[in-house]
Amino acid sequence: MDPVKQKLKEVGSKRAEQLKRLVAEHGNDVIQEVTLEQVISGMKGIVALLTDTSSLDPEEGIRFRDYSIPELRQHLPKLKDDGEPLPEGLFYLMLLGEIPDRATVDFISRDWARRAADIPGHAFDVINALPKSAHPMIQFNTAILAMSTQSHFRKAYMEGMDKKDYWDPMYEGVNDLISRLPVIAAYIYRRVFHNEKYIDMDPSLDWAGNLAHMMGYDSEEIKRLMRLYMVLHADHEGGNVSAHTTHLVGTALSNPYYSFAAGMNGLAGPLHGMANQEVMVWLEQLIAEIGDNPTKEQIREYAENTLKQGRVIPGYGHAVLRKTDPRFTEQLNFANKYIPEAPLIKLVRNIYEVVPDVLRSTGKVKNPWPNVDAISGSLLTSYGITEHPIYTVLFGVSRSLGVLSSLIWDRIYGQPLERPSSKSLEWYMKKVGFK
Ligand code: NMX
Ligand code: MLT
Repeated sequence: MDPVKQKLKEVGSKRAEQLKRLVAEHGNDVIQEVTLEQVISGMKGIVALLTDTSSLDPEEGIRFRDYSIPELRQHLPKLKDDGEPLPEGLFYLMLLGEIPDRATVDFISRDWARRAADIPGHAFDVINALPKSAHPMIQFNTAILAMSTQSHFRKAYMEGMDKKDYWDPMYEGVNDLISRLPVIAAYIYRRVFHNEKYIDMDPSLDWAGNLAHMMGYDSEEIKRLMRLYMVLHADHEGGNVSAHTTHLVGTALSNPYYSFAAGMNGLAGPLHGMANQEVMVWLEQLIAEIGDNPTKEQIREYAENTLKQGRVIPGYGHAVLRKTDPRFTEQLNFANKYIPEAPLIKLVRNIYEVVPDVLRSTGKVKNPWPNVDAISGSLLTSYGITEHPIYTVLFGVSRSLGVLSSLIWDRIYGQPLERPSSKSLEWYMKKVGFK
């Protein structure tokens, strides 16, 4: 058995037992009261999910298992001392709760390269059947669904697998799926933006390095950027739209391809992952209207006009965070270190000095600070990956690491069908005595 799976089996059976005992002994304990406003405002702050891979603090931001982003960059294995951590190591950490050694990370890289070689031809056929003008997320999600014909989970379920073994084919399917996403993403990128000049996978490369390579970027700088991007977008606890949707669909025992495709449909919304593309549209419009070196006063006016038109300023605000997103800060630090003079990065820095005040002055925005999307597109563009519609696909490739390791844990824990209750407006009015 592969060593990662072997370890997961040991850790998983202990934790599943722990969960069973917790519910048996404390199942009736009250953990939280819920207000009417919380229900109506998108269930914000309601604790209702079990997710181990990462946790989100409104002030501090994300921790993957127990590690903050700076700690990850310090401890996760890298190819070179001055490089970025390998996302394979983050996958292991999220799955097993500990930092892997370099040999384990290499094992995962090689295992994923092997699995990626076996993508069914019809996954490419369905992409080719779509017009090139179809948004890359349409092409990405369609291919993910098409690959579900190879689902181990579905096959084992049809053969009457015992419930306690669900995690096993889920583990296999998840690893297959994660391994293949860079190939699919790069295929779409080359199809749409590079005249169908496809580049083969290099099985000697790591997962993120290969993605850069298949997209047509072989410099160490871009591979380093891709590793950073893949680590930063990997997970954001369980309540965000893509994670929650993947989990929800998985509770119907849908296979990992169905579940992940559902999550990716959520990621394609402009308030979630598509915000990285929206930011670039917003910046391009600003540059077209004002020029590429706007003053802070001009940025303020442009941002205020966006609000006057009843639109959101993309890349700013968050449903949970109440401070600058550390994923924004990490990317800004990276840009300040390697490309401090890039015009778009200068613009991002100036916007950061102006937009929080503009949002604060509305009196309603709960978090006026930038999120991950406020800079990711500018960073990619500054490195020459200028085709904005691919950005959400890259977010999706990264997000697979977190939501799919959670999906394996959902099956280890034997999480049941998720089915909350809904009530009518009349019910809520009566409940609170509204006249
Ligand atoms: N620009 C303008 N208005 C905003 C913004 C913003 N960036 N952020 C929040 N608001 C508004 C929001 O639309 C709402 O208005 P109304 O009451 O008129 O409906 C009000 O402020 C209160 O919203 P919040 O409670 O602060 O935010 P909520 O939790 O509902 O939404 C976001 C969170 C992230 C959807 C919201 O901040 C937003 O739309 N931001 C811009 C889009 C974006 O950057 N999304 C990416 C998030 C990260 N990701 O990758 O997923
Ligand atoms: C994410 O990375 O999923 C976003 O920041 C959205 C969220 O956490 O709600």
